[in-house]
Amino acid sequence: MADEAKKRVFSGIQPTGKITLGNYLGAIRNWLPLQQQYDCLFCVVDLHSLTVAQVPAELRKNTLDLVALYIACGIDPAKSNLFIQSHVHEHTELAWILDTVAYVGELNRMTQFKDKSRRHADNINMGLMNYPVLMASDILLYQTDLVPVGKDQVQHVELTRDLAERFNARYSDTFVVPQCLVSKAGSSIKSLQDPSAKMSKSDPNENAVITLSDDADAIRRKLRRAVTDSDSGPNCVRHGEDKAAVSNLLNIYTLCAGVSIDEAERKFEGKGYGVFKDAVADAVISVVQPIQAEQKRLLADKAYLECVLRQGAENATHIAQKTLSKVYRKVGLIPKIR
Ligand code: AQP
Repeated sequence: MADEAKKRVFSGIQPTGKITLGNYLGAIRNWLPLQQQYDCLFCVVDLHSLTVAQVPAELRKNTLDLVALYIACGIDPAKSNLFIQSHVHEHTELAWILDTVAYVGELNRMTQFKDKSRRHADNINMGLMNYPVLMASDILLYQTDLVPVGKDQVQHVELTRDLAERFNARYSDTFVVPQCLVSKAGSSIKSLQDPSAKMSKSDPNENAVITLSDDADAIRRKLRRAVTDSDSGPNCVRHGEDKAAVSNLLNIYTLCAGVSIDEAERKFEGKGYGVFKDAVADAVISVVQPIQAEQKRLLADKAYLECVLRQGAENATHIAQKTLSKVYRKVGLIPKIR
């Protein structure tokens, strides 16, 4: 599967809960076309999930659900490597080496660390602070060229670049310095209840989030309850800086219905928020329902999923071992005697 001439792509999602429409529109959906052109690795980053408290049985379920979801959304295991992070132990080994070039000060400044420390004040563990180093390891282990992510993860990819450059400068050229790939549309889907916050799996307000496992009724209900902006009138459905909530719904609508913002604004000219929200719901449901049906079918076929995961981990390990032994050599560790 790996083709030396092709550039490499790596990305992942944490199985921290039900995958949101934000994760889909900001990440998974943008991965699909990359499979034609690049050597892709898509990972379920289960070790990252442990940075906030998890119920072990739920984590196991969420992990397998996410594997099936990747495939149901269109990740093709015949074209891309699909694997679970903890199945390739080199991720944590490289993270340790990268820890020795990462500075406490820069990790302390990460927005996600500050945000999650506030939200999980009773569990500010070292893993939470170290999260970006493990993420850098995920990326650098595969000599990744491109990292497709939503806007919220750009800062972590920038830190990854800094760590790669610092390591290369200290120990000579070792890592490819990756580029961040942020799609114009969908890179920042907002909460339905607070358009200044991102839509997030761990949002305790379930009305704020559409998940890919919501049924049609739940999707419609949540969208009907979504906050809008204070103005009404014939042109109330429009995109604009002063219209954060409606702009977010318009983004969701255009991405799910496959139309441009201009087309959508024209379509809803003279219509009120009620008609608009119902149309957004229809568009979202038409995207989500076939994914749900396919995910259900895949989850019933455990043998197939295991085969995908075995192969994915094997392919990933092959690349990971090469990078890690190079790194160990560069930093001065003696290779294991075989
Ligand atoms: N609201 C969003 N809009 C666009 N993209 C998003 N992503 C997440 N939320 C949005 C992108 O999804 C990918 C996977 O994210 P993750 O699971 O690794 O962690 P996250 O960014 O912290 O996502 P969540 O949903 O907010 O998870 P929790 O609540 O567990 O922290 C990334 O590419 C991310 O940019």
